[in-house]
Amino acid sequence: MGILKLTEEERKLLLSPLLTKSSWEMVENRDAVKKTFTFKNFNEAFGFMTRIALRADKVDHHPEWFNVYNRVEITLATHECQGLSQRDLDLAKFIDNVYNTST
Ligand code: HBI
Repeated sequence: MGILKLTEEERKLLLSPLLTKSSWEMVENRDAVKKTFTFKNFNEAFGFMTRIALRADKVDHHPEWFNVYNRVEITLATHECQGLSQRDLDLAKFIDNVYNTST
């Protein structure tokens, strides 16, 4: 069995805090979350991306992201279940942690 989409109950319990306390937002017309991160410069932004890239590689779960200079926009979803899974919540928490300990 593959990766399962979050249930309604998991969404209330685990996804809601991310949306209300950490400014991740639902993507329109898609079961995915996104957040924009800003940095002092490109070096800081790319350092942040590098830390996430190493984690993504390790857990085989990859963000959709876009970077220009000091801005990194990240979208998380699980392609395998075509929506949000626990893996997205885990990576979102890791990303927030990296950001909060590096800025
Ligand atoms: N990354 N976000 C995301 N979602 C996936 O379903 C996913 C992934 N990275 C790798 C991956 N799946 C692989 O398991 C397969 O595509 C083979």
